Amino acid sequence: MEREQTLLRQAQDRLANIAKIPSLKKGQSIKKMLKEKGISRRDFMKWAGAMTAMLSLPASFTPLTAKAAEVADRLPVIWLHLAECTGCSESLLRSDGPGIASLIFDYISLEYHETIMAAAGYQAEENLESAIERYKGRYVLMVEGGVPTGLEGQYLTIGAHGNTGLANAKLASENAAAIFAIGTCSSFGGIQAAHPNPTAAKPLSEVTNKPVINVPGCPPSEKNIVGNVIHFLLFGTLPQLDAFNRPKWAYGLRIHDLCERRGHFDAGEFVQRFGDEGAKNGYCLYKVGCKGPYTFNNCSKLRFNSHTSWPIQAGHGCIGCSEPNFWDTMGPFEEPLASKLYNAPLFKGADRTADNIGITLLGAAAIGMAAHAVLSNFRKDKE
Ligand code: FSX
Ligand code: SF4
Ligand code: F3S
Repeated sequence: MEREQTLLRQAQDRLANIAKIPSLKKGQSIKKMLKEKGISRRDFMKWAGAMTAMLSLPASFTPLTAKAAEVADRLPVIWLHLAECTGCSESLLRSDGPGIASLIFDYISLEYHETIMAAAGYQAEENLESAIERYKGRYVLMVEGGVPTGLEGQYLTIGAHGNTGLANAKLASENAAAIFAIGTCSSFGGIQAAHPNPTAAKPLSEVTNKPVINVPGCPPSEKNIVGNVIHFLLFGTLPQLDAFNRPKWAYGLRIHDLCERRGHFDAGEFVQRFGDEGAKNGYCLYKVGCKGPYTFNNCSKLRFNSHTSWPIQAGHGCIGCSEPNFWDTMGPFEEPLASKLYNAPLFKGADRTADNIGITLLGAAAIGMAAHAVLSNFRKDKE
C-alpha cells in the first residue's frame, strides 16, 4: 500500500512536470480528437482503466493513465525503419476503428517517421538530424526492423546521402531518453536474420550500448506499443523485463496459459487436419502446429483489432512470432514442434502418445523440454 502511494505520487509529479512542457501539437488536444472521432469521455476512461490493468497497475492509477494520454503530445518520438515489412507501423495505424490506441499514437509528436512523413530526400534527412538535435535527451526512439551489419551496413541505405540504417540507429540511440525495439525484427533480428542471414542482420540491442526495451511480435499489437509509451510517460523508468528484455506486463504469460482452446488441449481434443470436425468444434490446434505453449505474449488475452479476433480464434495456430529466432526454431509452422524430434529417443512418438492417450499425459513440461531440445539442436546445426 505504501509503495503504491509512493509510486502514485511519483507518477503524479512526473506528469505535472511533463504538462508544463509546451504542446508539440499546436491546437490539438485529446478532448478534441475524441470528439472528432465520436468517442465519449466515458469510453476514454474505460480505455484508461483497461490500459492500467494491462500495465499490471492498481486501479487507482486509472486517472493517471488518462492524464498520461492527455500529455502524450509533449513527447517527441523518432521512429526509424530498418530492414522489415512495415507491418509494425501498419498494426498501429491501420487498426480498425480507430481504436483509442491508434488515436493516441496520432497524438504523440512523431517528429520523424519514414513511411508517413511528408518530407522526402534531403529534407527528410535534415528532419532526422534536426529532431535529434532539437530534442536531445528528451525524445523516445522507436526502431522497427533488423539492423543489417554486413558490409558495414551497406545492405541498407536510407535517403539521399545513402546513410546506412546501422549508422542512423547508432546515431539516434545516442541521445534518446528511452529506446524501444518495435517488432521481432528490431528486437531479435526477425526474418532477415533467419538462417543464413545474408545481410548479417542484428537486433537493435546488439548495435547500441544503451538499454533497449524489446516489444516483439510480427507485428506486435498496437496495445503493446502504446502501452509502452504510456508506461514511459507515467514513470520514465524501465518496466520489469524478462530474460529477453520484454516488459513482463505484456510478455509475462504464454499464449497457451490463457488460450480459449486450452480446455480442449487439457482434454486431449485436437484438430488433426485443417477443416476437419475438430476444427469445426474449435478444438486445440497443437497438432496442426500451434506454438502457443512456447510463446510469451498477451494476444490470447487482448486480441487484435479492437478485441475482435486473434490468430488462434481465426483457426490457425500461433507461430511463435514474439520469440527470438522463431523463423528458424518454430517451423514448420503447421506441424507440432515435437514431431521434429520424432527420431530422437527421448521424444520418439511424442505426438503418437497424444493421439492415443491425450496430451494431458504428455504434459506441458514434456513440450517445454521438447522445445528446449529443438532449440539446442538448432544451435548445434548452425555451428
Ligand atoms: Fe514486419 Fe515490423 Fe514483422 Fe518485422 O513488424 S510484421 S517483418 S516484426 O519489423 O514490419
Ligand atoms: Fe491454444 Fe495452441 Fe495451447 Fe492449443 S496448443 S491450447 S490452440 S495455445
Ligand atoms: Fe504472434 Fe502467436 Fe500472437 S503468432 S500474434 S504471438 S498468437
